[in-house]
Amino acid sequence: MKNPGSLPAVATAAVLGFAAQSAHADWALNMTPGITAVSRSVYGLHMTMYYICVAIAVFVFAWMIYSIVVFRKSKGAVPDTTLVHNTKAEIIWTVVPVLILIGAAIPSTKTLIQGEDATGTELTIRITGYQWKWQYEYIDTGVSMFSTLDRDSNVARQLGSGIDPNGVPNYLLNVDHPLVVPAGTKVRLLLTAQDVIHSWWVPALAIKKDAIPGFINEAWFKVEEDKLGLYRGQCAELCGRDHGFMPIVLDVRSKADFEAWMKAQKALQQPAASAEAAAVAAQPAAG
Ligand SMILES: [Cu+2]
Repeated sequence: MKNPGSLPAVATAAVLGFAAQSAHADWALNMTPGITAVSRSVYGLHMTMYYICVAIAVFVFAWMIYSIVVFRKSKGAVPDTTLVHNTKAEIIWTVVPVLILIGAAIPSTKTLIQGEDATGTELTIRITGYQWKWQYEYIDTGVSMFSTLDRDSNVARQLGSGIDPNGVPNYLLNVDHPLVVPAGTKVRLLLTAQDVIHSWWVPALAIKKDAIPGFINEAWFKVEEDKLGLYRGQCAELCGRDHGFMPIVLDVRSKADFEAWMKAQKALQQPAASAEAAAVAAQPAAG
């Protein structure tokens, strides 16, 4: 389990009898705090709302159960059929929820603004959804690639393949070419689609954005420097027959590793352009 597990998640897991010990999956029931400042804000917001809901539930149910038990007919309670209006009670049950909603709206708005502020980005990647794969284009570098379901998952998913999916590592959650990104860099995503609506969803980034043909949606993230590694996601919009077979893998690398990878990709994808650039660089300056 990557996250230590917050109190409600642990409590819920304990209540339901799920211990986080499954061999196949991380049975954590709560959201992940993620790997960016925004994802942690989203997680914090989620927990704040959760505690507000718990407090309201405890208060309402306690009052309800108390009233049912204490004012029951067998104890001689007589219903008051004359009470139809109580100004004081109505003011209280209007003002209190309004205050709760305002209290919730302030942090929500802050997080929303934080998540939409795609200014000052250092790298832009265009993501295009296809039935059923993703294309990643690193703008102004000439580097691009298609990311499709990995071969092991693809073979195992075929009808009558005879392969036990439980034996396939990261079954249906692995791809041939992950999206490689640098940590500590503000990355802008431009999302669109070629055929139908898809949705690019990576929980660790707290990003779930629709990729719509003819439109460009924007998102951004800045992964914290110490959160290198692989993170997984999926298409979150029912986009056709193989909707379940277009996962997302994010490969977060250090800036130096990313630069080296980018250089290698450039050499691989545009050998002519790279050779030309090398030749130009090798020439002595004219004049
Ligand atoms: Cu899709």
